[in-house]
Amino acid sequence: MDDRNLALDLVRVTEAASIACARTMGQGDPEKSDQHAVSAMRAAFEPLPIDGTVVIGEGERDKAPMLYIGESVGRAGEGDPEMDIACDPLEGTALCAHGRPGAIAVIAMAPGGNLLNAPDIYMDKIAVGEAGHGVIDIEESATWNLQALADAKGVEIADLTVVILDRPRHDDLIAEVREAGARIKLISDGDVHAAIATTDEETGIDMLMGIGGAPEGVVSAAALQCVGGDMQGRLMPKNDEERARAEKIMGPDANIQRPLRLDDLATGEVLFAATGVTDGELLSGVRYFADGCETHSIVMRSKSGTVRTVRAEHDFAQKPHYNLEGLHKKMSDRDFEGGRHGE
Ligand code: VTB
Repeated sequence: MDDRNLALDLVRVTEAASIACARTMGQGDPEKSDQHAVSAMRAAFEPLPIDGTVVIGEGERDKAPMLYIGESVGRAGEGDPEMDIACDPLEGTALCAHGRPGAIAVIAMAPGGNLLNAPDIYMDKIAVGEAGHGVIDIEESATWNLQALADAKGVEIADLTVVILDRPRHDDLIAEVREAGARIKLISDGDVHAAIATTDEETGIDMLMGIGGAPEGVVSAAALQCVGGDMQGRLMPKNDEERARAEKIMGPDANIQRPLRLDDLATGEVLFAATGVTDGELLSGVRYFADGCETHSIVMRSKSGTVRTVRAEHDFAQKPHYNLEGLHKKMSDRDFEGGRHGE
């Protein structure tokens, strides 16, 4: 199978998840938003010509009925490539549930072993676009990294915009970045969208800094790997239980808090696709019309470095499962707790 086609097949899967969950925008029910996305993404994976395994998904097998870690996805036909899948059917459930910017449906895919099987704990992250490749260092201070990026871009720190999750754990970081003089965009959720927004100058976002989810860090790294950007991370276990979980995955001898470079997070021939759920700096959200809807996605492939933005018009007459009635039917057909794929 030619992975050039696979990249475009992948975007159908993120489109399906977005179209389903964007219907729930603003309803104030993050769980419902997530269920719509997960169910639609799982169904859209079925015809994909891959023999896929979820390495980052909705959680451990006993906790997630669909897209759990270790679940097989794709049609797994003869000759279909074995692929590891890191997916987040709805990154930013609260963003979608409240109609705030930056919710996306996202998948990274690579031949087995190329995506870090990150434990579901926190990760400290720095992400930058192409201009910052090779200049960031998570072992250095925020100020040091800002200066390094400013130098690489030929600008002043004051010209840079940094995205940081608005959390008390970032009080010191925010104070330092303010002191250094950079502009800051505080976001309530959704650091994957922010990380991938650094890849496009038009978004005005130069850097993502701070602590968010480790699995989402791997998904972000896959995108940055595709465009020649850069990212580093460091796992941040909160307690012994999380430390033990991280050691189980990373190996008992590994220093689990060692700096993780881009290649440690995602390497090899990576494919990446994301579709906007709500409007954001990089991707617009889903628009619905009487007879169809429009989605906005980005598709990347590390082998060629090509970044495609895909605006797709979906015709409900030909895709009845995408209209409101079809969606409701699908959600009620699928017994979410322990359904067809729940075993
Ligand atoms: C969320 C979410 C991010 O990390 O904040 C989460 O919005 C973890 O942080 O996009 P909290 O526990 O403080 O909410 C992300 O999911 C991904 O890194």
